[in-house]
Amino acid sequence: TPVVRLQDYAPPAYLVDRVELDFRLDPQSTRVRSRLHVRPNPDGPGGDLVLDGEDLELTALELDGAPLAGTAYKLDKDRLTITTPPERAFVLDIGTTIDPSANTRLMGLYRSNGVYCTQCEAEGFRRITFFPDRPDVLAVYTVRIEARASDAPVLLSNGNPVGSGVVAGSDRHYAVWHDPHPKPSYLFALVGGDLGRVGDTFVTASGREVTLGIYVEKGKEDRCDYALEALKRSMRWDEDAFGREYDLDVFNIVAVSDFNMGAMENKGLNVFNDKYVLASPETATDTDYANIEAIIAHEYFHNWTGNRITCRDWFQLCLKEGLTVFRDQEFSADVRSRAVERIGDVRTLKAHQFVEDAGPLAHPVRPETYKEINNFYTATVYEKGAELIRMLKTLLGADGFRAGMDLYFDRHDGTAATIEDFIGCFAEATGRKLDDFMLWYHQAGTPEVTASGRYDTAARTYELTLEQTCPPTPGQPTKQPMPIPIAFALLGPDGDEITDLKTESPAVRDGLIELTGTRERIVFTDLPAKPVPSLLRGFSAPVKLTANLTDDDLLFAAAEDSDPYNRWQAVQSLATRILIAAQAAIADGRTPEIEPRFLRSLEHTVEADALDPSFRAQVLSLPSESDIAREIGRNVDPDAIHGADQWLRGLIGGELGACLTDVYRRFGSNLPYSPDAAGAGRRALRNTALGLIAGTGQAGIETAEQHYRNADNMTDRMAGLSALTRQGAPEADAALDDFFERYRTDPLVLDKWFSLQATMTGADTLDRVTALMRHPAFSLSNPNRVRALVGAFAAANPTQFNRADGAGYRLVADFTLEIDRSNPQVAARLLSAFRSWRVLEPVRRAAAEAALRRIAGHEGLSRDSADIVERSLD
Ligand code: BAL
Ligand code: ZN
Repeated sequence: TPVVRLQDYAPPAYLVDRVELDFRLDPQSTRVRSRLHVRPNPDGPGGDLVLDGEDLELTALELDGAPLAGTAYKLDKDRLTITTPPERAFVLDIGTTIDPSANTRLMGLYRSNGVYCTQCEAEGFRRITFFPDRPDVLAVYTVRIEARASDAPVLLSNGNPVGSGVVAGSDRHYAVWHDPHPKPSYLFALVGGDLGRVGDTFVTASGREVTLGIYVEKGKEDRCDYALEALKRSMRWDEDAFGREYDLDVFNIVAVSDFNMGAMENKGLNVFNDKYVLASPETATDTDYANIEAIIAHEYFHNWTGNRITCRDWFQLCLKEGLTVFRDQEFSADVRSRAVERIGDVRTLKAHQFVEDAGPLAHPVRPETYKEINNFYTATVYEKGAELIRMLKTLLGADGFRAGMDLYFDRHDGTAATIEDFIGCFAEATGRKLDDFMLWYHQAGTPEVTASGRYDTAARTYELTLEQTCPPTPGQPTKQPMPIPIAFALLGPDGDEITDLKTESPAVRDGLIELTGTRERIVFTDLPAKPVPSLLRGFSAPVKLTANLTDDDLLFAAAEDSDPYNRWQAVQSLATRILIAAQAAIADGRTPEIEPRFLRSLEHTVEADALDPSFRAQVLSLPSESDIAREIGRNVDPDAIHGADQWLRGLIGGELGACLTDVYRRFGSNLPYSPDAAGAGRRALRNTALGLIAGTGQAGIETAEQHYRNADNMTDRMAGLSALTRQGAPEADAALDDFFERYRTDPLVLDKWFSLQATMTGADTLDRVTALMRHPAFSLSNPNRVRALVGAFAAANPTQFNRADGAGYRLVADFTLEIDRSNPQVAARLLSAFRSWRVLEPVRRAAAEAALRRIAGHEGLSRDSADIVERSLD
């Protein structure tokens, strides 16, 4: 497979100013006519006009109204080349025919549950018509869609509706849409189907009225309220926080059930995986609601960061994704709890991005090569990309950051930009050189920062030494030091932040240390007592911090740190120490030991009614087994880690029994369910307690069973059920059967049923998953269902996927080869579960490698999957 390189970027030879598309929808044979208004790019290299195209049947080709002679063009498997076109503006008419029903890759135009829909990012438009399918060709689109009125009464595209009617003498009708904003082809969208609609209006800050619509499968209109409210909150927030107003007369969202991604930000017509739109208290958990709010916001925010200003090429993907994730995280922090949002975001970052960064799939936030761009929609581009924006804001301050954003919007609106363009705006707006900051975009790997502090009683000084290193990653054996903003405070004996810190170090300013070199030594003077440092507050940089803190220091921070993130982190650090020691003990056949003060500290926090319940739930949620595996980093034995987890949970459940029962009792609510953050927080605390109570014996199981049965909302129902399945209790099977019967007609809820079973830890889970693959409700064509079963098994069941006999790997390998034939993008995603194979103990490592080699040698493997396995094995 050819490698695409950033250094080879060249501007397009031809520009397309306007596109007129005419679709005649038909399930098997959709006719597309495209009229391109083309002109040579004055800044381009000249030469042939090369149009991308894939799985298309070319039916007509005319230049300025005259059919092109066979010698004037060349048709290849993946492109149409017009040789030596005129050196002036011209019009190209192209006819193609496509088969939406046969499109199982779900890229381009396809059918989902009888609905025509599109997915064009990154390179799907070329599966609709021949086009320069690259993000730096921006055109104004006018789209006419025609279909049988009975099949597709709703016809949507980007922009504003400008016409509609019936086709005389036929059973067909049409709609015309015009999008005045020039856009790249990846933002094109079309939808046609018999859909229900929920509508509303939004008045922008400048008084323009926007018509909002959410389109869903008929009968599900009553599950759209939350998404619609979230959309309006997002629109207001972008005006308040970034001064960005919406810019069309309509904003539409369509929910479809078969979708490779979470959602897509097509201009004026977002297409969503219905999982991130549909919600009712009976079918969606609090987490589902929070995800819906965040993703609705994310796609909406792309209107400015992604659509109005797009990416010059796909290497710049983080330009829109990292920035937009940052924006959705800030939105969620503002409308929910900032501290809890941050803890959740960091948990996600570490669970996915840190793991990616530590393995063979590590790549820079802005990669420099790719073989398949679909494989770069990663935690690194998205989540680490967002952390870079956060650091930029920390370094520049809120005002400097806003000034840079304003300049970026002013200067680059309507263009396809680069990371250099973006960072350049911040440098110019603030006068700060940011050349060294660019290293964050170039260098892969998670920097490791060590901090050691030493108090000198006689001199009354506290010396803090910080050092950074960054491990080698594929293609990058050595790294340069990067600018790392370390938010900090020194805590006095009473827990208060010491104010008026005195130091001569130029690296320190106002609660922030800027570590720029490899090593920094900072001396704080005039301190009457030994302080406890609170470092990397709010997780101010995406680094691995190792500080020489004692258990006493961590216990102190767990009780006293005024930064809630670090208070939470202190408990996690203690738990991590305990669990790592415990798994080593278990692996050696020894009995693990507990630091009793850890339990008391946990109890103290859980009982502290002054603290937000959702924060307390986070404190009570121990590091996951994968977190512990990541921290150990080599020779990992998932069974020993699972044993340690069981042991500690059991201990907490027993030792804190009274406290947990008290929480469980007090946080029950007689109020009707509401998905707001406060209600969700109370449920989170109560259900976390329930999970621990369930591990303490038969009485605990009965509590979980009752909890399941009496639940009046999906959050509680799932909490009860997962408490039972986690214990592998005999009662779990009856509850699973009951759950299936209750929700058998509700696909999104059935996904939960599949996932829960895929993540059970018993030795019979493999057989269970194998059987579920043959269940009538299982489907290869629905990505959500595949991810719910196989994705959950591979990514969220560390002991059973990593079975020592290799059977877990074989199951996932076999399945992946099967789905690779129909949907390579989904297959490649599943394969990324193998990315940590090298850190496993030797027996599992060998078994995982064998599975990967078998996949690599498979004939006809897709480019998507080949790219992942080849890099994994490299
Ligand atoms: N652009 C792909 C989906 C998303 O990140 O919004
Ligand atoms: Zn995005």
